[in-house]
Amino acid sequence: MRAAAALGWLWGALLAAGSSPPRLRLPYRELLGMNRSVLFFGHRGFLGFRSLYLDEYRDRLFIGGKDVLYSLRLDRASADTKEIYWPPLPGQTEECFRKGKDPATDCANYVRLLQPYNRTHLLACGTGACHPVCTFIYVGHRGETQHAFILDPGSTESGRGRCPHEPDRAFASTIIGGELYAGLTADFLGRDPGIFRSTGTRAALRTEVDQRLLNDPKFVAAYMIPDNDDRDDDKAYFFFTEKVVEADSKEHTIVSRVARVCVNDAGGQRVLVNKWSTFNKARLVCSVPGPGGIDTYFDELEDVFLLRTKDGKNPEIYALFSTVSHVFQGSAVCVYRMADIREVFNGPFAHRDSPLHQWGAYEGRVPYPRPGVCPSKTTNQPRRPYSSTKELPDEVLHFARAHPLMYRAVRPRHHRPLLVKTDLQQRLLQLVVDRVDTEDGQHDVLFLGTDAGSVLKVVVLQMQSSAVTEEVVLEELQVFKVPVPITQMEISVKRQKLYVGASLGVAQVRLHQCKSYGTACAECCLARDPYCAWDGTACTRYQPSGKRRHVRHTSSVHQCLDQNLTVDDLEHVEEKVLYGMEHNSTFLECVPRSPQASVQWFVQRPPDEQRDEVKTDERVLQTEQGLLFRQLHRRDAGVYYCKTLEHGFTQTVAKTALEVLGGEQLARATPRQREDRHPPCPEPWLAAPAPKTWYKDILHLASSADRQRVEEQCLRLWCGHRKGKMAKGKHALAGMDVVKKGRVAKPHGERIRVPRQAAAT
Ligand SMILES: *[C@@H]1O[C@H](CO)[C@@H](O)[C@H](O)[C@H]1NC(C)=O
Ligand SMILES: *[C@@H]1O[C@H](CO)[C@@H](O)[C@H](O)[C@H]1NC(C)=O
Ligand SMILES: *[C@@H]1O[C@H](CO)[C@@H](O)[C@H](O)[C@H]1NC(C)=O
Ligand SMILES: CC(=O)N[C@H]1CO[C@H](CO)[C@@H](O)[C@@H]1O
Repeated sequence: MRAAAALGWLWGALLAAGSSPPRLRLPYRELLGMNRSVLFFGHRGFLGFRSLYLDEYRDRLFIGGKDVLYSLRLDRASADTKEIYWPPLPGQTEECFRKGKDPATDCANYVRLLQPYNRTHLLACGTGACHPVCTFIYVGHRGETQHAFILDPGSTESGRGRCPHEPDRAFASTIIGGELYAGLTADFLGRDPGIFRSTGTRAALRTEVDQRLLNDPKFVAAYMIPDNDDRDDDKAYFFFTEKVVEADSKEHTIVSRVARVCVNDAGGQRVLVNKWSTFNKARLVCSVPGPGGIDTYFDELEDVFLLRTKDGKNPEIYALFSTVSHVFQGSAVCVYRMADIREVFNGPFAHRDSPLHQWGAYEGRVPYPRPGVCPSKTTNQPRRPYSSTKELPDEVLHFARAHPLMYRAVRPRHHRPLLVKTDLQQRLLQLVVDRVDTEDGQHDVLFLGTDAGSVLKVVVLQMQSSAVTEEVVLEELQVFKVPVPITQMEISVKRQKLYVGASLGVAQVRLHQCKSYGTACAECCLARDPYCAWDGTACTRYQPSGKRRHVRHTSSVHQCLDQNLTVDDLEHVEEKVLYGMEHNSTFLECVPRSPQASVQWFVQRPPDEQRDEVKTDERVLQTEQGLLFRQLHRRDAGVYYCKTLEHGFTQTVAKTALEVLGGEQLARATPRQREDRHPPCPEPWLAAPAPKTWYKDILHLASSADRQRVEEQCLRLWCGHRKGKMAKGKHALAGMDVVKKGRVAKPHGERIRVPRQAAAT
């Protein structure tokens, strides 16, 4: 409803800004053809992909699928692939059938968790046909020449509380110091949600079953983020959505949350035994401020990406959200700073006297030590040290149990999204961010995985005032042939690759392929891809100075933005000649490479050499494909320039000399004669944009009195490529009404001309 209220405004203000299509759409085949993408579907053609671990040190990509684990070489995807077959335990598949689960989708061992455990082992957990199991996989030490990939059947144990029962239920986990922290629903019926700690030497810990703590949560991500250099202050953060029921309605809504627990939490002694005693949660807000204080909220958290910086305590948190509203579909990316998150957790607790009351800030006395604070040297007050949560006073534990929620919400950087997309057909599900060095500083490149098997590459440019951003959708990469949801993405900055997983398989995609932007400096510049720059001869990967010498990069993102570069490099523009007949319709084609560009037409009419902008009216229409003359006048003759304008850049992309022929004597020849004398020519002219009748008209070109010339003209214009006779015009005669020139011949030099007098009479 909130979304609906602000909808009008949102469409007006944001849609326009966010509606730019990608500059480059790369279809599936093209990605494969140019080696931009390499795919892996497993050894049986269907992977049932569920988990992925990118191991840069071992140069390995570990993949978990349906009843299977793979280890792939990162550098050469096809070489030295290792496989482990890992089906459910004996009897579990049958048990799964008996429980009434779908044999086709549920009763297999989907590997949901695959993470490094210690120096030699990975921890792997699977659904085990609705009977979760975990095991250790031996992968050897780093740097060993022979790569080991061995499942130790002796290490297999129950995965309950560590891995979901279902192949697709939301789940998030992280391993900290040999212990697994997992947010999931831990029972068969889906009624036991919790944050669990297990697998180490300490007693297992979990959240109490209490809707105040977690209400139908959907876990998205889990990370350990240190507070300071005191390891005892380390905290595990969970990102998820959950349901809330407002006091004044029975309806529930979805909100996004960040929760945290202390890594050194050991539970309480009498209260909260084997339960988290440091659990707190806060709302994560991602909204677009609107007029009159009506904000549009993006409440459904889809993915979280931690952009690690040199300061390990303060990664930047990128979160991808969507709206749950039925009235419109949209996604947004918000960025959160750890300082803001910590401030909310250090702020007031939320409190209400009963579920019928509104939430307010708790204003009473908060017991010491403050709930949520980890017992550590850093946080202890002098003479009142606590070495473990087991020593916490009952009063503290009771308070913690009653006040899991913080009063304030965490707001994003600049209090607004970094990116809002309301115009997409697809839903955005996954997010990876790369901070790229360019000549003019750093730019964030976002890779967004969709539910349609594609990845959008978006650069977000900060304008002078840092709160204002402009985004450019650089590329849309159709990674999978069919529209499957992308379920996981990882980035290797070292290798400049993206790893993209969907149920079918996993793709390794290069972050950039600068060459694909074109061969001209302007095209490279216009692409505004921060990975690329013009090195003097080609569009190549930009290397920050120092790493690469002797090459002066002349263009980069802001340079391109700040200048009005006019590229009138006619050497690169093919010239076409188009013959139009007076009073007939004709069409000048011009489709810009980038759909983001706007098109302008100019005409240069002899004898005055002035180039004027083409005036459009009912007779002369500008369409997406080009310029349409509904009825051609003699005065329309001239040289037409199609110019594209994009972010201050203009570029001539097409140049067409339009000749207008008088109709009178062209009508003399009869259709009969034409057909007799000229067997139809093959394709090229059929593909011409003008209507088919146009080809008949051109037959009238010369007077029938001079049959020899008619013949010659036709051969030249249509069928030049068939006979070697017209060697001079050969390359130029592929089309019937369109004569291509440019690179090979000088403009105007040897254009095929219809004798002036034929046209003029
Ligand atoms: C793609 O890679 C294959 C194998 O490495 C190679 O044979 C082929 O020439 C490459 N194609 C392109 C367009 O680079
Ligand atoms: C890693 O963990 C496994 C499983 O607990 C154990 O067998 C192995 O010895 C450990 N390796 C190291 C190097 O600690
Ligand atoms: C670029 O062109 C636009 C529109 O013609 C103009 O407003 C702007 O001042 C120009 N910028 C520069 C740097 O010349
Ligand atoms: C396609 C088209 O409109 N063709 C017309 C061109 O002009 C001649 C004579 O003016 C007409 O007969 C054609 O029909």
